[in-house]
Amino acid sequence: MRNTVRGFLLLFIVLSSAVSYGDDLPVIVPELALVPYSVFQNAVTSGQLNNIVGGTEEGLILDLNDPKLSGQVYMSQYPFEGKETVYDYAYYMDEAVKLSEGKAVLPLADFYKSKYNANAWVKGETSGATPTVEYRLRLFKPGKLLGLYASRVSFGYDGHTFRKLPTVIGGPYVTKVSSDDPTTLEIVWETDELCSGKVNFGAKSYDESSVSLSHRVKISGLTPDSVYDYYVESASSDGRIVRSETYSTRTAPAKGQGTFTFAYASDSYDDVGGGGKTYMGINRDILDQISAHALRSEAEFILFGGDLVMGYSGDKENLDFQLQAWKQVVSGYWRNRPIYPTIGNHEFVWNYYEGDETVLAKWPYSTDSGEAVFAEAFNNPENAPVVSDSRRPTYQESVYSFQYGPAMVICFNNAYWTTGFSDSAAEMYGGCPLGYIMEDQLQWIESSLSKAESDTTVRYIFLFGHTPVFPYTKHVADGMWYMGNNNIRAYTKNAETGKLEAASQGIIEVRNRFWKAIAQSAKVAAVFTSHEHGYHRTLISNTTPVGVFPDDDTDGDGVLDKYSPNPDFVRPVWHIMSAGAGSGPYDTKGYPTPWTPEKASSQYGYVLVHVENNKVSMELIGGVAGEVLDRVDDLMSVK
Ligand SMILES: [Ca+2]
Ligand SMILES: [Ca+2]
Ligand SMILES: [Fe+2]
Repeated sequence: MRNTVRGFLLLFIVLSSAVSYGDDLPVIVPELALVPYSVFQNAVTSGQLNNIVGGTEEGLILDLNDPKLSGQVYMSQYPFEGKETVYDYAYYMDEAVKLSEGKAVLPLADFYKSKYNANAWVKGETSGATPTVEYRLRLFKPGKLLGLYASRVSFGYDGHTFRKLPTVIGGPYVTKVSSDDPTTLEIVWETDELCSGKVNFGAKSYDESSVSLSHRVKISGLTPDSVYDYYVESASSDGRIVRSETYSTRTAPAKGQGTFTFAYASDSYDDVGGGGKTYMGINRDILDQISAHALRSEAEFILFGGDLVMGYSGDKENLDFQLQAWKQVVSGYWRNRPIYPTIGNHEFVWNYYEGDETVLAKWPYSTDSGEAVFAEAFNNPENAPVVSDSRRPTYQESVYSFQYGPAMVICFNNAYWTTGFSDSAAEMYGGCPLGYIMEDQLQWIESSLSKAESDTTVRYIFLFGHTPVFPYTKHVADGMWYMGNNNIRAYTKNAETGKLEAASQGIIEVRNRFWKAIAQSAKVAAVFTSHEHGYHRTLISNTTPVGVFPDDDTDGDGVLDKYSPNPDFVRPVWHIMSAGAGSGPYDTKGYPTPWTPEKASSQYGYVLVHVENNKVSMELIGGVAGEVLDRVDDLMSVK
């Protein structure tokens, strides 16, 4: 009898917690024609770019499989003298070779002439890192510059003929370094051929259990706050082996321990333009410069607040390839220290409809959404809240938290399940306007903050996400503000009625609840956001005019008519918007907001944060020379 009751109870719990919607969508499908359109479409796929079809006495034959493509090929040993510097980079030879009808021979024999052999490669080399080159292509179709593309290839040479070896085309990257478990971390990398994987880490080696293109190996039994050397190896089924350079990384300190520096940057997307920056949807020059400078500044990790790549893509492969390129640009940093990115509005795979610029997140969400592509591309902490409606995209890896020493980092996603910039599309078809945080995530943020508040090992809390909570320049009409329009909210199709249902709270109410939770904490040092290309630093307190709802909506139309200070914002907190990783400058004037920053700048750059024993200092590093353009001696002194 008791067992039967228990059985019924169990059945009830299972049924009530896992609502099955089949393949129902949480949106109404528009009766509009789909247009296959991407803002930035790569001229080649990853498969084409890495298509080495054979070897000669001169080098390796690259075939992009598109006879309309022409251009130049630039070559560098890779990494250039990697034993001497920590930050890997390419240093291209001055001669270019021609690419025509989509084909080129990558000239490798030149590297065995004394003039070019900086890496001291020898014929038939069998030990150490496998000889590898980076090739950079400047591609054209008749009359049109398509931009720069680059990849890497490893090879063997017997003194007569070059032959391709499996190649580490992504990584290795150091991931999941945190005080949550400072005795473990994960090394991930990508190969162009199906390979086994092995990491030699410190004195131990760790084998991967299966053969794949995407490798992930958990390293365990480590000592916190310690430096280790490592390298990776991959072997193809026919026994050809590639071995990486040796890198040096560091485990996180124990919870509550240590002082350290970290970097915050965001917005590195770019379009085809000119010069060195026209690189696969990315401003390669500036992003490379920032990640190199962060390593030199001994930042233990980089937080990256979204808009990594141009994205806005009609298909997931195109977005994924841009994200691969992004990882490649920052790999000089990431081989040594971890990067924690989140999603921006540009990491978006869309259904683009003809006529009225309606866009909706592409389904099926579990495979084709920007959220799914992002979670696949990165190896972020996996402690996201479970999405309350299983029909919607995942929060996994774009919403997470981790502790590093005395600091708790909370990553939120306010570019989730968006309808591009169109809030009316959300109202018409369903979706989440850019900037809006839905109830399930909001509750997770509130509970993460209150847990960190009562955790004695946490002294400082940092939050980061994409769109500004308090925009100041171009995005005053979105962000978490919409010029004070609380009518903006998410809409979800009811599975039974087929009708759209509005979220109960509008964006101003959501913003106020979000910031109230932040302002109640005595530990929040800063909230970092992105999206407005440049920098502004604003102190938000219970005297800042921000708008209270519904009191400040005097005529009841849902839009604020005045901007009172919010008495719930009990402790002052810095809102630091820094989005200077190369997406092109915005100006800093001419946008009326109730709040005024202490400092604003259009320079490109990033933020360095120094977590010290009794304070948290911050610098804005900007411009070509990496000058200190803004500084706060202690972000906590305002509490
Ligand atoms: Ca992942
Ligand atoms: Ca009003
Ligand atoms: Fe953005």
